Amino acid sequence: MIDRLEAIQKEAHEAVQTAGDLKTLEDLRVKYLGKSGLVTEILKGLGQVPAETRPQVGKACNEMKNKITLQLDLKREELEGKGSVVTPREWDPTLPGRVTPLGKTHPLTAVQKEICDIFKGFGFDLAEGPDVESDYYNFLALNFPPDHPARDAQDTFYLGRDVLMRTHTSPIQIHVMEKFKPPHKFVAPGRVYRHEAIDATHHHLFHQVEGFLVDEGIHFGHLKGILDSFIKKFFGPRIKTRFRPSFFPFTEPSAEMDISCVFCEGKGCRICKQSGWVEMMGCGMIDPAVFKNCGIDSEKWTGFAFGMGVERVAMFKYDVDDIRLFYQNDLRFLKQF
Ligand code: 2NM
Repeated sequence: MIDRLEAIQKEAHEAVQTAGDLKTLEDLRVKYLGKSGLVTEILKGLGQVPAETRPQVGKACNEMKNKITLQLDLKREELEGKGSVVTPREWDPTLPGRVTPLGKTHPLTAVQKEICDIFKGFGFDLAEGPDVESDYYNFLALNFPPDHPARDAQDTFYLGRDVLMRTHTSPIQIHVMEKFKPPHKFVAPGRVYRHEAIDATHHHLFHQVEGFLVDEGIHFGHLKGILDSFIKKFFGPRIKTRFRPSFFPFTEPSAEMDISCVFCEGKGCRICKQSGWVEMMGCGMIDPAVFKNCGIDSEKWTGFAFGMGVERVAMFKYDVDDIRLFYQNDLRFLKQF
């Protein structure tokens, strides 16, 4: 019986291989696999095969059916000219591979991380907070008086009477001081929102990294030391810092920190407008009124805080002259980083 099956299969194989057109092929299919085809007849007659050899014969029979089906299918594809099976001639291993383009980190994300990583190296922890805040956390707790111009709808995106998009990351500091007891040593990165017209140096959404440190006996010297070390790690050891008096509602005294121009090393150029210095961030000693709002005893604890714009730092680092480039997702720009 098995011999007979092998003979049929051999015969079918040769017939299929020599078939020259689809009509011949169809006739062969009917001859072997059709309703009363050779293979079908054998399968039908399995009942008469002695029980001991029936499983073996059945298995061989099915294998034969599958093989002939496959040979018929392959030949049909060949005759139809499709050739779904790759033949050596069509597959050229010397062709270059198809490269899948890889994405990469956005420059603002990279610079934000670089800033935070340097402060982490100084022992600061990371804190985050919600983009949507209440008036209390964004302004009142930070010692902004009720009539402060920053609270105007001209400058702040309000979602409701008391609900707004945070205009700085400082509310994070209030959350941290409410939740944990001092000492504190945190950096707080995040998106901030300002209701203002977009131009080369302003955007209604931008990023800040703020930091604050609260402990016993902290003074302005600690602030200057930490920020000077940060700048030397970020821009290089030759870059100098200087502090000018300024004003913020949440710090007293307040200062602006300038750094010597990275492009001309202080000689004066287009970037620093011939001054040799560039403004980098605001800072100061946390106002006792802010401590009071968070239930911290300002007789015992003192601290400093600072805040910088990530876009500003990135623009200075990479000599980018228009903040809008960071938000247009033009690959010609993004590929440079
Ligand atoms: C700045 C400049 C100066 C600041 C102050 C505080 C807080 F909550 F601790 F009082 N957070 N951030 C601060 C101080 C931020 O950004 C230009």
